[in-house]
Amino acid sequence: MKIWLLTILPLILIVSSASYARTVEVEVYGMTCAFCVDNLTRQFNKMESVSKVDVSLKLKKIHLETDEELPTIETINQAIIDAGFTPVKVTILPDEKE
Ligand SMILES: [Cu+2]
Repeated sequence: MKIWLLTILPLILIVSSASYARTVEVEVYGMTCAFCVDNLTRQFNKMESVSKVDVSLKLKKIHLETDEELPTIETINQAIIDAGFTPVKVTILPDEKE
């Protein structure tokens, strides 16, 4: 009985975290080089609710993968301002996993 629980529990955790994951797209003004990308990546890596950061210099966009707890738009905007850039638009993308 206990062994059965130990096997099923991690599976439940994986499924539930996947269904709550969200992607947030942020348009940023002022990115010009690889240092800007690095700066912004580090800024968002500090956030506990962000599991993955993908900064595109070409598109001037940041993709954030978040846990069930979504960072607020204010928090995202502030992080960009703190890194020295201007937030343009924050979009919460619909779940593409289904
Ligand atoms: Cu730069």
